[in-house]
Amino acid sequence: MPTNLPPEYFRAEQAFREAESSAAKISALEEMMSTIPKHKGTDKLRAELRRKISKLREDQKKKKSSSKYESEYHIEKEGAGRAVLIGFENVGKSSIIAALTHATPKISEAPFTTWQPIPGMMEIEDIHVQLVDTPALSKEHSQPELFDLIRSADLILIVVDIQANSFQQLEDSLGLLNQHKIIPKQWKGKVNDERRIEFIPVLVIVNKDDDEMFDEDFEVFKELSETELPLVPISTANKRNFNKLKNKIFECLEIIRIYSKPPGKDPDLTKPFILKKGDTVEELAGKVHHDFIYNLKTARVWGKNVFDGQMVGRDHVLYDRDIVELHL
Ligand SMILES: Nc1nc2c(ncn2[C@@H]2O[C@H](COP(=O)(O)OP(=O)(O)OP(=O)(O)O)[C@@H](O)[C@H]2O)c(=O)[nH]1
Ligand SMILES: [Mg+2]
Repeated sequence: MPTNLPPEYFRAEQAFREAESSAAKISALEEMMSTIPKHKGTDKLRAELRRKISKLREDQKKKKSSSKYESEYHIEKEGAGRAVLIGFENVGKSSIIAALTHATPKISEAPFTTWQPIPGMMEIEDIHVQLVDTPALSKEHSQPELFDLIRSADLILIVVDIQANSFQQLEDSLGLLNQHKIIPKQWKGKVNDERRIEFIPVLVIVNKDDDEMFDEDFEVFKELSETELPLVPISTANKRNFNKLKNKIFECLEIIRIYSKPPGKDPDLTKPFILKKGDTVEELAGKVHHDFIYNLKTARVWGKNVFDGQMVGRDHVLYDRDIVELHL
């Protein structure tokens, strides 16, 4: 690997590694190409990138010709995490996606309006989280594919309607997840037999909390449900508590945003690296470039639990919004 590659190259390379769709991969590779200085030392690398791009283009063509057989439940992951909205008919899942993303699902007072999943990207400060709308849960009939999609989530958002039987809706939604061996991560350690169980964090969205009158109903719901799951009351109709919801989603995803800073330069505060809560400098180094894991000597950190610019080792735990300068 040539040593004089600019930081933008590594940024694009990270985007390449995180990209799931061929289109996103190609665009990241093209970005990498455009940042490589053109000279003899980089000939090999540029040739390799060209090869990868043309291979992906071919794959894309092949896929297009057979894509009519692909399930609508197969959705590419994008952004800092995936939150799948589930719930019974008419609770307002599609309304939430329409309010918080650019997606345009059909919304109607008729039940079972949504019949296929629809993704949208939601902005939370400087990151994007993928929200996925789904067809209503049904006790009699539910597609196994829906539960495969739910299993792919980093966070499950169970939506209930405070103006309907919200308590029962929550119980039944959890019951259906349970039947498919999906259990809230918050309950880990409390389940008798943990074999083949998928533990995924759950956040309960209590929708249609349109005004103070329904706030009282929400308080009753909270007491009745006695759940240790996090709850957030919102009204999609009256745009109530959207920020609270976004903050809760961020919290439940258990991710942190880290800004990298080249030595002697200002940090790039526009595009954070996304890590898991509890991750260390070493995990950040791996995200910036896989070679950095081996070459990393020390790091300087600005942020939580350190004084400004403190030198730390590779096992130093990072916190949300820390700024890190990696030294190789
Ligand atoms: N009063 C009130 N009505 C809402 C709110 N959010 C959604 N609705 C209404 O509830 C009805 C159902 O909304 P949808 O978003 O289609 O519900 P859904 O959960 O996607 O329904 P299905 O696709 O059938 O499962 C529509 O008439 C919405 O206008 C809200 O916050 N308050
Ligand atoms: Mg819907």
